[in-house]
Amino acid sequence: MIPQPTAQQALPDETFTLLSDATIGVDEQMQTIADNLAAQLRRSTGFALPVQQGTGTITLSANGPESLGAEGYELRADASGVTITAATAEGLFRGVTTLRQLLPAKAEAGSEQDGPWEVAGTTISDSPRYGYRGVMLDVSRHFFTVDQVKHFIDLVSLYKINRLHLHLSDDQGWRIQVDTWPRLTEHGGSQQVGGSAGGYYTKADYADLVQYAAEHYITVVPEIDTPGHTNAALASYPELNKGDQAPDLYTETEVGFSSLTIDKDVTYAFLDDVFREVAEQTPGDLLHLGGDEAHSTPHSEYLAFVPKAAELVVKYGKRVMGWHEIADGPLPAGTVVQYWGTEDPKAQVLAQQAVEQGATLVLSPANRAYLDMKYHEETPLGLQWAGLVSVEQSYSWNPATLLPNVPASAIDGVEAPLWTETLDDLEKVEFMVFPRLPGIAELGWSPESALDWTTYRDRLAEQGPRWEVLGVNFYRAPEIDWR
Ligand code: IFG
Repeated sequence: MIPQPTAQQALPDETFTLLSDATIGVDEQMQTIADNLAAQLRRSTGFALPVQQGTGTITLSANGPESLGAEGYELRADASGVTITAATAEGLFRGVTTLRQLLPAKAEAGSEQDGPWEVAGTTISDSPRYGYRGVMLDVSRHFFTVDQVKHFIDLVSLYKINRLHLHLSDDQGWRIQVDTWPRLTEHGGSQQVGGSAGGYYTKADYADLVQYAAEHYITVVPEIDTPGHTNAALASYPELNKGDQAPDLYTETEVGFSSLTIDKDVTYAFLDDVFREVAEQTPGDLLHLGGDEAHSTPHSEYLAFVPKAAELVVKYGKRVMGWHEIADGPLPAGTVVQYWGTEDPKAQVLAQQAVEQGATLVLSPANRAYLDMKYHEETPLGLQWAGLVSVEQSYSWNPATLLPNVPASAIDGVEAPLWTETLDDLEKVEFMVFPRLPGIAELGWSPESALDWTTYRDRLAEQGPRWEVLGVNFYRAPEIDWR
């Protein structure tokens, strides 16, 4: 089981066996969760699995005590059946996610399999350590279609991830429709790294993704990276540039060469429109304004820019999220600063500055959580500027103690970014994401006492058959004894 639950007791003499006459009982308002579970199990077992109000062989209830919290649940599996109780739909969904892992891997199959369908007797009481358990998909360097992102959501939700940070703009591509600035996608979204055709999300596409994520109890965090990483926008509108000259589209992979024009009013009219349109389509309360690697923005101008950009995010009712560089200046209340440092003291000081002014942190240490880092020298994909990140390296850290002089209470959670300079299809994405993402998800969910590499690596090995059934192209890291 990954993430390890808060508390689990085996019932050694009990086994639940799903039989063809099984039913699924559910509270009225939780029908969708029951229907989705039924659909998946009907596919793999061939059983009818009718969904009914109230109790069943499997009973799903969201009338549990408030004490279970927003995402908590209790689960009992014994010879008589399975009961999952939560206080919210989200908690019930997290419990059902656990039940999927208690069932044999073949329960994930897309076609009918032979039984038996057994669950070892157990009682579980579970709730997350952190409220922010994220993954980031860079859809700018290489564009991924709505269906590809939905597939990505299916996989990451298996590990109770609850935030999907979409890196929607960068030098190589602008990926979200902005009605008031149409050339951002028409021109700025037309290519990608390597010069092949890019793509972008229409508002209907983005709404589809937000809805699909919500059905998996995942909140989308959109990022419009500023003031650096803006070549796609600058190439689309000459007036955004210092000399009113638009640069060419860029399809290489350097960073730090672009900057919005800090002292032009049009820059803020542009951001006002962009942040308004993105905020309107985003039910989540965070809007990420980037802030990283603004190497071509004079630092004094950068310090003047961030508060003005942040003010526009707040104007449209969102809390600011940004990479840790934004903490060099003042931040609005409620800001979440995303730490992407390694061990460099400068980044750690910025994180401390963020917390000193009341911001909270999401931890994405590049030498631990960057899923585009190579596993080892010979890994054919990915980068290695932050170091080589083995499965163990990615798991063996503690979010509460990573940063010096930062209280554990300032940590909102963790996020694993996947930058896609070298990744242009789902197979490559899966190869870098699995098997490291489940470990980051565990650091975000499980109690500190559960974090132990020697036992985790055995639990991770048990995920292998599940990924085989799901057709996940995971890297069979030699450090794991795959089943
Ligand atoms: N740093 C850049 C990313 C990406 C990454 C690749 C951040 C915040 C290196 N910024 O990480 O755009 O290029 O590992």
